[in-house]
Amino acid sequence: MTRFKVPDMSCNHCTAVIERAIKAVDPVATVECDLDNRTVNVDSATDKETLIAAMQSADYTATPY
Ligand SMILES: [Cu+2]
Repeated sequence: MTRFKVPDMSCNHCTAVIERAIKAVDPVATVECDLDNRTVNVDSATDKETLIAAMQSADYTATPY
């Protein structure tokens, strides 16, 4: 499980876009977006740099914490 802070995630549209971006690199990933805390938990075998790049390509800056 990798946790990211995604400050620009502000609504359900954002969470859907982020989820889609992650699933594009790992279709079997489990993605949990917490809108209140603006965090995303990802359960995936994909390395976190790839996950960050996927979110970045969808215009969301993600920082592991
Ligand atoms: Cu949004």
